[in-house]
Order: sequence, then C-alpha cells, then structure tokens
Amino acid sequence: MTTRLSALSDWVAEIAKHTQPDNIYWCQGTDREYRDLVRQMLESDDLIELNQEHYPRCYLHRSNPTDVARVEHLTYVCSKSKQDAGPNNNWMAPKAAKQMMQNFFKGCMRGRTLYVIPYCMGPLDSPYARCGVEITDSAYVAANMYLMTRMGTDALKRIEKDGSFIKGVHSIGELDPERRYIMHFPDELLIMSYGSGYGGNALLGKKCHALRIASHQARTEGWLAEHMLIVGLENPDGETHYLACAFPSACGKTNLAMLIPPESLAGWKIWTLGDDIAWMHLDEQGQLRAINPEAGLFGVVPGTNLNTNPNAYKMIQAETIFTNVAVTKENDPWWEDKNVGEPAVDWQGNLYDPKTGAAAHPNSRFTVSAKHNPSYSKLAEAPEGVPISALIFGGRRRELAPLIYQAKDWAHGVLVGASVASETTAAATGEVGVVRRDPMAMKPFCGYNFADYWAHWLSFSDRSGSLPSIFHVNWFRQDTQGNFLWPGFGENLRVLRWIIERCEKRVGAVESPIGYLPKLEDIDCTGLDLNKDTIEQLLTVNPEQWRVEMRHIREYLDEFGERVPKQLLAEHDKIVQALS
Ligand code: OXD
Ligand code: MN
Repeated sequence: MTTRLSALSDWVAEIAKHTQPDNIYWCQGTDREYRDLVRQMLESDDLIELNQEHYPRCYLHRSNPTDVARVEHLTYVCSKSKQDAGPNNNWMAPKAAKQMMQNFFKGCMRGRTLYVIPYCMGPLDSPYARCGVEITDSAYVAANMYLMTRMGTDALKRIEKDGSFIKGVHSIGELDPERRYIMHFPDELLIMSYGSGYGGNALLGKKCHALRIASHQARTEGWLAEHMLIVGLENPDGETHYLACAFPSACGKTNLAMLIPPESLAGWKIWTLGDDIAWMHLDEQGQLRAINPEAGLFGVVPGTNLNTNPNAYKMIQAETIFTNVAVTKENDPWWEDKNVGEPAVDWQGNLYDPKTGAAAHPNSRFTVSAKHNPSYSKLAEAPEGVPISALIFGGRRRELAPLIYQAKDWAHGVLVGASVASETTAAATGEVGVVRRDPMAMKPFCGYNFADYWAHWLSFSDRSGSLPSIFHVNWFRQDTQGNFLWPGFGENLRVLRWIIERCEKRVGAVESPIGYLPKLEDIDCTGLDLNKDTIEQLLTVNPEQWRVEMRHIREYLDEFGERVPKQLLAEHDKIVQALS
C-alpha cells in the first residue's frame, strides 16, 4: 500500500532513505494485521503469552528497565523562540534539535521494519478530529496504536481528503537513556522521538500529538486540547450531563471516568467518553462540545480491583496488552492490590522476591480498546461530540482545598485551573507529599507558554455567553492521623450530583472568598459513615491557610513574567482582598 498524497509518500521516502529500514509496512488497521503483529512479537519475545484460558488474547510486554515512564526532563518544545515555549517547557532551538535528532536517526532502522501508521484522533467523520502519521520501527508501538487510535486505511482516506497531517517519527534506537529525546516542533507540526519504547514517549498520537502539538493548534484555531476525562452522568429520569475533568497524575482520573454509582444512588448511570484527553470546541450556539481523540486506554494497572474500578478490572480480562506487570504461577498477570493470586515472577522477569520491592512496576500499564469498557458511551463516536455542562479541576491536597467549590465565573475558573496543585505520591520517584503546581493538569503537556495558554482560556468568555461552570474538587482531605475524610471512588458521584444541580440552578450555595460552597445539607451523605463535624471540615475554607496559598499562587504566576494576563492577576487580587 502507498498513498496518492505526495506530501505523505515523499516524506515516508525521505525518512526511509535516512533511517535505512529493511522493509516498509503501511498499517491497514485490520484485526488480522493486529494478530500478525502479535504473532511476530511472540516469536521475537517482545510479547509473552499470558494464560489464554483465564486471560484470552492477553499478552505481557517487558520494557527495558530504564524505559518505564515518560521522561519529562528529555521532552522538549522547540518553538522558534524560547519565550514561546515558556518556563513550563524545556526548549532547544529547532535547528539544533533537528540536527541532533537527524544524527540519532541516521541508519537506525537497519535490520528493522519501518511501520507507517496513519491515524485519526477523534471520530473519523468528525470536523473536530485531526490526523497524523507515525513512522516507527516498533511493532509494539504499531499494536498499541491499533488499540488506542482509529488507525489504518480509513484514517489514510481522511488524511488524503484533508491533505494535511501531523508528522511523527519514532525509533526505539538503542534504548539508551543517554540517547533519548522527545522533541516537538509546533511550528512545523512535527514530532521526533528517539530511544524510548514507553507509551507516552512512543505512542505519538497520545501526549505528543493530542496534547502538546494539539494545544498549539487549538490556540491558533480557537479551541482547547486538554488533559481531561469526559464522563456522562445520567439521572434516573434519563437526562445526561457531560463533565470534563482535569486532574494531575495519581488522582484517580480513570476511576472517575468509569465510576460505578453507589447503592444510595441507584438509578444513576455513568457513561465514559474518555479517560485522559478532551478536545473542546464552541459550536454555533456558543455551547462547548467535547470529543475524546483517543479510542483506547493506556491505564495504570496497580490498584485496579473490583472495589476501586470494577469496569476497568472487567475490561482487562481479555484483549489486553499488559506492560511491566508481574505474573503468577498460573501465568496470569498480577499487580499490587489486584487482591487475587500471588506474584511468582516480577515485572523484570525475575523470581519474585518481596525484598526487591513491588512485583509489578508502579507505572505498569494496560492497553485496551475502549470498546471493551462496559460503560463506554455510544456518543464516543458522535462526530459533533457531547455538550459539556461543567469543567472540573482537582488535585490531591491533604488540607486546604475543600471537597468541592464552584468558581464565581469563567475568569475566576481560569484562575482556579491555573492554580491546580497536587501532592506527590509514592507512585512517583522523589519526596512524598510535596505540593507541585500543575496548572489545568497540563504542566507536562502544554505545547506553549502557560501565560499565553491562560490568555487563550480567558478569551473564551469573549466568544460565548453560555460557557460551562467551573468547579474544583479534592477527594483527598485527611485528618491529623492521615485518615481520608471522604470515602472517594463511587461515592464521588454524590459530589458530582451537586455540580449538576448547580448547573441546572436547582440548588443554592454559600458564598466564600474562594468561591461557592455547598450548604451542608445539599451533599447527600445518607448511608455514609460520616459525622456532621467531618462534613463541616470537608466544606470549610481556612482563611489563614488560603492567604498562604494565594501567596504561593502569585509567586508561581510571577515566574511567567510580563506575559501573564492582567485579568488573571486581577482575579487573584480579588480573592486576596476577600480573604483579608
Ligand atoms: C498518563 C499521564 O499516562 O498523565 O496519562 O501520565
Ligand atoms: Mn494523562
């Protein structure tokens, strides 16, 4: 197969000439092709067959132990000027970056196959979808892209119709951490990634295209590319509201996207549109509408069980690629908090020894098509996307942030988003419990200067009078002994329900300096083991702590200098005044 689009065939020829592969293969995106890729990888030991009776068509991939996570320090945004990339990104001059990458890529595919993967981010017939082509020498990447995106012949047809596409060149290279870089060239709509086979570094449709490059495109074209899950909440009367929610890593995004209503909210249904990325456009009526550009999930495995996320647990019983989990004696996949079975072999393939740490890597992953999610929304394929009723930001804060509050208006909501911060957990390396600023949960993913990004967010209120309300949640408040005050998981629906009632203007609120809070009686806590004091604690604002927080927020905003929108600073001043 090849293409009638010369911009594409010429580019593939140029990359092949430079990288010297033995073969070139154009992916078609058929099930049969996926089976062939799996068979080849079983032969080359890139995949290991798991117990096919217990886990049909499930396989395990073991990464190089130095290549198990995104590498933010090796990820660069190479805009023309350093100021355009902003203090939130690593920057290298485009010419120097390209030269370095060209040197790495020279002849790197000798003895390998070059896969051409045309893909479409978003439903194939959606005006909001955007396409890309990834060139890679990794069959694992091709197989994962099959599960995660709409790829192959149909995507190629759309690319030929559009006449344009994002270019992504990837090679696993030598998997040498010294020769590993993930480079973005937003002005050329180009990604070059070398030396890693790990998801976020290598599956270029996801973080590289759908967030870093797309956020840049979205700014020029007037839309938003966000690190947000999209979920539909259907009430017992059959009415559904859609929410888009941004949380930093380790705040339970996938769990929230697939939540199971608690018994006390029987009759409610949850529909998942996406668990990681939302592309949002204003329609002609000024309604914000979202699509999920992805078609699959690349989720963290440890902690997934029948209590924390029953839908995800069921979804990964078949047709799943596991990366870096442990295995049991029966050759079933195993991970910490699976609550079933015992590990026999750890994620590196060694006999499991508890003294050497976790059996599954803390960042071990599942890749699975979203079709297998029991709560997958039919509207995930709707070309026009879904109308968004509310945007929700959140973070992991032991103290300070109440369980829920609502921003007073759009501009205040943008400040709430820009102020998102979260405490680090044991799942990441480094100190635990340190507060990290992560505006809109986009710190690792915004492809341009955050100051310009906040200005872009603020500009939406000039274009629509019916923007969604903005909220902030914190499921992670703790008492002085370190016990969580709020039960979390499915019970979070009680809070989401208040959000919907606010959107429908069916419930009042209490005004506070930081925004609107629920009246105690408006969060339904029936059946929960929570006393009134705890609920009060969850919903109070401590002015002392907030004054300190506002100082930290201001210091953070000031790091972005003159470019920070005055309107954002004015929103900050308003809160400081209200607190004093
Ligand atoms: C992810 C992340 O993998 O945000 O989705 O790190
Ligand atoms: Mn993510």
